[in-house]
Amino acid sequence: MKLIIATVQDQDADFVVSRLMEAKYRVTRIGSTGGFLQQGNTTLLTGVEDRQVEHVVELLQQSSQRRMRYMPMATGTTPNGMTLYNYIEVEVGGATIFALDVDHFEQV
Ligand code: 2BA
Repeated sequence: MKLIIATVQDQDADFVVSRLMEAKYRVTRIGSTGGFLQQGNTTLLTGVEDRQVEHVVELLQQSSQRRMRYMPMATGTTPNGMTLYNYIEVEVGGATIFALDVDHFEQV
């Protein structure tokens, strides 16, 4: 068995979860925050059989999108002490996916 951990953008989360549920996968949805952008995203946990990993990855790829985000970067200060910012472009997503071996699974 594998545990798939997938981080997706909040805008895609409802659609991704509905696609997984339609395909009869069980999902736990956790609100998370990306370390780099410090913006909200969604982390999904899905426990599956080894043979289902490929299908889940396919569904994640199909239902999450890549998007450009803009992040303020301090570039200096004015003579009167105001901070100057420039916006850098960052491409985020579709999904960041990890598949981990599960040693033990039990529901009691
Ligand atoms: P964030 O950490 O907020 O990163 C958002 C996007 O910023 C990343 O998109 C990437 O394009 C860029 N980025 C991240 N760290 C960077 C750095 N040090 N320098 C330049 N650009 C950087 P994604 O790669 O699609 O990642 C989306 C979100 O997935 C991440 O949000 C984070 O929450 C999660 N993630 C990505 N890689 C991860 C990893 N190796 N371990 C754990 N979580 C990860």
